[in-house]
Amino acid sequence: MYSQGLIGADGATQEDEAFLEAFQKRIDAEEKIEPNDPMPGGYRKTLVRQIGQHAHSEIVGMLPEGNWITRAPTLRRKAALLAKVQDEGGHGLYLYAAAETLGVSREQMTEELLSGKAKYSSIFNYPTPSWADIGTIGWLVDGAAIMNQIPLCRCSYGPYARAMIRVCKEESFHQRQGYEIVMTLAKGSPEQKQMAQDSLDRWWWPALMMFGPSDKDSAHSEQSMAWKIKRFTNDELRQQFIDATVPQAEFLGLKVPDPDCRWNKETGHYDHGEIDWDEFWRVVKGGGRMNRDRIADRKKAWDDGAWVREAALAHAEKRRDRMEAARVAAE
Ligand code: FAQ
Repeated sequence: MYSQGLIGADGATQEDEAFLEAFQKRIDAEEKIEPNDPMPGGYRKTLVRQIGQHAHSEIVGMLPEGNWITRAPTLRRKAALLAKVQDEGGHGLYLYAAAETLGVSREQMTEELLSGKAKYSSIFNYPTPSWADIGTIGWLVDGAAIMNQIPLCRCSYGPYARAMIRVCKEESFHQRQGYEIVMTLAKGSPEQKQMAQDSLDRWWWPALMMFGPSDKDSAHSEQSMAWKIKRFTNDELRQQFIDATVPQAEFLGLKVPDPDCRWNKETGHYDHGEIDWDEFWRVVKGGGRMNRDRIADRKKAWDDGAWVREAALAHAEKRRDRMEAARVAAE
């Protein structure tokens, strides 16, 4: 039905107008694009980039919270945190699997992460010095992740959209358990309430940065919206998050660290102060407090896991040989 993009002598995909138009028609008709469907090279590249970054974020995102598993204040908190961190690992694996359907291998994606070529979310480059940070990550970071990911359940690429459904259900649980940790602290002793406020002060702005650069500086938004990979712009989602979260902070008796944050009757939204984009780009480019540690930890885990990958491969090869021998014997 559609002419597939042709690979030119320079390796670039030559896509004729008719193919691009037919593809866009499928997108506009809300058809899901599946792995074996023809797709423009740019669409595939955008998905590999975004899903890869998303997968890396889930896996690197295990580190700041993993840091507190041995020090959680009660057995119940420890069990919930352990389960949450494992959930994030599972999300990373679904997402790597979704990216693999586009013809990229997990090894390749991991190498790109470790070499600094592939990004992961800026938020995971901030340290977690207090237990309150574990509550705040659930409340704000998982809260922001849900706000961004609910629309991704309607992403035009089938495997990504389907992976997001389960991920969002689990993130909702994480958000609630995080909010409950912060609520316990906020309703506790003055010192505990101060811990919660201090944590909110440190995570508020980085959480707003998770949504990416403002729309005028977002390189990919326009095309990603046209392809219905993204359904809302970065600023639209950021505003939705602020509108949902400020009343939650008020309920806890905490204050977001933004003197310009106030309800605007006319717009029906909260106004907010200017985001420090220099800080955002510094962190994205590797200059955050924890960037070096995060990549070093990922590299160590990848290197330490080499024997598992080799053993799994050897087992798979042996199994394939046995099956082949059985097939020959049966002939
Ligand atoms: N950090 O043109 P745009 C989670 C990069 S999951 C670092 O606006 P786009 C779960 C962007 O890649 C959190 N880099 O890009 C959890 C691009 O660079 P490139 C992750 C960022 O793709 C919770 C450049 O800036 N979620 O938290 C960031 O259209 C708790 C220009 O930006 C996802 O990945 C950033 N914050 O929009 C786990 C969701 N923002 O590639 C553990 C899926 C932007 O050209 C514990 N991703 N950049 O070199 C998305 O929705 C989009 O990719 C955006 C960015 C919205 C993140």
